[in-house]
Amino acid sequence: MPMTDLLKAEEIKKALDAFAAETFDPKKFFEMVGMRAMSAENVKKVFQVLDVDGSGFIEEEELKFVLKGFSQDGRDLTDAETKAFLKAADKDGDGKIGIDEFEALVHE
Ligand SMILES: [Ca+2]
Ligand SMILES: [Ca+2]
Repeated sequence: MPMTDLLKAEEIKKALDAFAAETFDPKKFFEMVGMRAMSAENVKKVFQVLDVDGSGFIEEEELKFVLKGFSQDGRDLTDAETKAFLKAADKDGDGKIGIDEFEALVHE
């Protein structure tokens, strides 16, 4: 499913622009694209787009390219940003982000 079925292209662009040269802040990014107000069901759909290999988790390798899931123009995250993102979301410390952890990051 294209991300634009779930989120407005204009808001995605705005959020991507905001972090084009700034350090990526996942909570703020998700808020900017309009995910805070989204139902848990739709947050899960976003999660499934970002879980490219369909493993049920967003692994570090997928996290690095997470912005590409929102738009093909999205930049890659730096290694430091990827690590910080994982640290913020990975509450059980298994090195990947599950749906509950993703939802908590979006809605907390
Ligand atoms: Ca995965
Ligand atoms: Ca985890």
